Amino acid sequence: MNVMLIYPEFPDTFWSFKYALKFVRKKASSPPLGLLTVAAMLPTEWSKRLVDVNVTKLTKEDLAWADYAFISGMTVQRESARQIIARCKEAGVKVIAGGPLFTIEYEQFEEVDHFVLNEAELTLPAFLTDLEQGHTKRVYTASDFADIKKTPVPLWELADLGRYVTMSVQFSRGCPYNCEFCNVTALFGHRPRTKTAQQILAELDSLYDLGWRGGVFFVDDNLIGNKRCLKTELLPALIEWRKDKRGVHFNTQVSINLVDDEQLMHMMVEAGFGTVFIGIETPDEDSLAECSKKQNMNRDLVEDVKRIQRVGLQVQGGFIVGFDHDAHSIFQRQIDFIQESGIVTAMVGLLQAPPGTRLFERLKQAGRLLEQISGDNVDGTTNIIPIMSLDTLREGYKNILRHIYSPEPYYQRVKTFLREYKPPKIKVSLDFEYVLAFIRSICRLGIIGKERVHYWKLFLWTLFRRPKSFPLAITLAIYGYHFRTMCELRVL
Ligand code: B12
Repeated sequence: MNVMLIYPEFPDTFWSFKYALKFVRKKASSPPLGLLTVAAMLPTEWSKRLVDVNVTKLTKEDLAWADYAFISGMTVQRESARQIIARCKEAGVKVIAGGPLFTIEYEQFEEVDHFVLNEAELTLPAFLTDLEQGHTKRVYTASDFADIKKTPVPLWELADLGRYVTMSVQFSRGCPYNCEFCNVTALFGHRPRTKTAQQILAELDSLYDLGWRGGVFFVDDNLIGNKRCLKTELLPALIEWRKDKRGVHFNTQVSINLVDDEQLMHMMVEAGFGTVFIGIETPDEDSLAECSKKQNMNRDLVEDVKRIQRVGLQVQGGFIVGFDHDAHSIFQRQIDFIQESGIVTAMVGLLQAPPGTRLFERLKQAGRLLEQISGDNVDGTTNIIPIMSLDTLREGYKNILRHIYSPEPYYQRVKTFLREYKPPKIKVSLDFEYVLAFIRSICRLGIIGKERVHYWKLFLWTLFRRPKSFPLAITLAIYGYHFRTMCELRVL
């Protein structure tokens, strides 16, 4: 049996990092972990190949070789997924689809032969058994959640690692919180389910053995969802593992209450974590209450961010406008918050209601839903009818993006961040590609770019005042170029 695992193309989005990837000559941020995990669950005697359309083309020869195409994807990849499915059908290849896009809206894909939905740990074995016995169903679903202690090591060897900026691993699934707009609990449940530390070390060993010496993203919905397990099992194991390793460092997603546990923050830094993404959402207490973001309430959020930065963790933040309680002042308040906190990578989105969320149900009841969502919460579109007029919301939103990514405030924010930040000690192997990226940044941002004055000011300031953070400052300058270009072309 010849199986082609296919990952559809992403449009340019905030997280595609398309315009930054060019500096390091990479094609995509990370390989499709879901498909590589599924690959490891398929019979060993099957031949498997991966085509991630973000890094390589899907050719006629690929399709001629394949008996089955296993396709994954997020909502944002809908259009590319449709095209790929059509090509597979034309070539007579049977299509099996799974992952978030199909789990949420499989009815919309008539051409797909079999849907193996939800977590593959639960649904794939039944499909494989039926296939062997020659009586497959069209749809396989599960209503409970998988024990990921049994999830195998993903087959990274199928991916061309050199084309990606970072690798990813997953320690836990699920989140203990209940934010109204988030579909994580619908997809993965409330109780964080964890792998064992040994499983993660086996995954990291496998990546290290394949020669990987760069960043690894822990894609957990909330890494600190089960603090006890993290502090007593995973982090001590990672601290030990990294002692004789070079170049590997981590980033992840957490909730703001990380700041309440000083010991945990220090352990994370010691274990090699450098960046955490946090859903800040809004500085408005009423809006936080509205969306049940209790963990963010009654806090000095700016000070919390700074405390995390001081320990040695860069904070990336998610922000939302369009809550029912948002007044017209919210746009300026968001700008002020982002600037003061020094959150350089600030993902600001319009509130959207993904199917499966409590928000979706509430707005459906109230007759406040529009057409289906694009799947990209940073493209200036929404499927909700807001309380303030849609035009006011869109204009205010664009104004935030225009401001926070225009060169002066953006570079100012980098400095605000670096003033607080304590850079951790990482054993880095000097990568020639990164030296080239540095030279390209000088040409693209320091000579041609409209940000050149700010680029050189930051360059000199960091060199003399924060020399240890110099590589980070250049990386952030390159990110800024991506955010600005992406917003100008896609949103503004
Ligand atoms: C890592 C990640 C990313 C990475 C993507 C890296 C990559 N190449 O895939 C980055 C940071 C780039 C990213 C970006 C975005 N992401 Co994202 N991301 C995630 C995250 C945190 C983990 C995904 C992952 O690797 N999981 C681990 C693997 C093992 O799980 P899995 O992929 O779900 O696969 C399992 C099953 O789904 C199933 N399965 C998956 N595929 C297939 C295929 C077949 C054939 C079968 C049988 C089974 C199967 O089996 C697997 C094992 O159980 C998820 C949240 C989550 N918990 O999944 C959000 C998530 C997937 N992202 C989401 C979104 C919205 C985005 C963005 C649009 C955000 C934005 N505004 O920019 C962007 C768009 C992508 C882009 N590049 O522009 C949403 C998707 C919702 C949806 N319905 O599509 C999620 C669910 C988060 C959320 N709460 O909303 N993301």
